[in-house]
Amino acid sequence: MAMVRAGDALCLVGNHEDKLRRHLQGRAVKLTHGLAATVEQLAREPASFADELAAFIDGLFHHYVLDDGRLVVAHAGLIERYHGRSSGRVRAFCYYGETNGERDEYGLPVRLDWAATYSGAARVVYGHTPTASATWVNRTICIDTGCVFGGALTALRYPELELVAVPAARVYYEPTRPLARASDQPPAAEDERP
Ligand SMILES: [Mn+2]
Repeated sequence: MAMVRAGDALCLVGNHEDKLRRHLQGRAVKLTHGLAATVEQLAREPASFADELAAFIDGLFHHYVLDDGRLVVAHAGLIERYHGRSSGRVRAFCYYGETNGERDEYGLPVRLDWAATYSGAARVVYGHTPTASATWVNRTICIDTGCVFGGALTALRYPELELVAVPAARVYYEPTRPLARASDQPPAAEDERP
């Protein structure tokens, strides 16, 4: 919040922020996937901080189109026809990616691999789905390397396209589903490396 205010950072809203915002607005949301810990931490702060946080999340965009359209950033990624658009459908894609309404053996939503068929001109940088290593697929890259689950925090330097990763200091939250192994990644021949 301080970095955004100082003009040093851009921040996007993702599914967890959206859920926290709904909780702060007094709506009934399940305190799962770590939200209970956040709510507990917020209870130790002055009430004005929760209001400040709710207003901050309310002011965040669901995706950015940067560098004259060459770079798109969204929490769960974004298909090309939604770039620069705004609607309930676009917002839902930014928060959750593409799902088919089914659940996997861990009870988590089945996520469809939109990146596998992406053919847009813009590079799309996203997170949401923790992966063992950040890998380019059709000009898209997921940089969520599961820091919260004891993986690593990964950044993509732009426009250099250099990846920088810092190992997690600890496991902050036990994963519901094991992190995808490197062998689950698409074959290297299909990658588009910078
Ligand atoms: Mn997410």
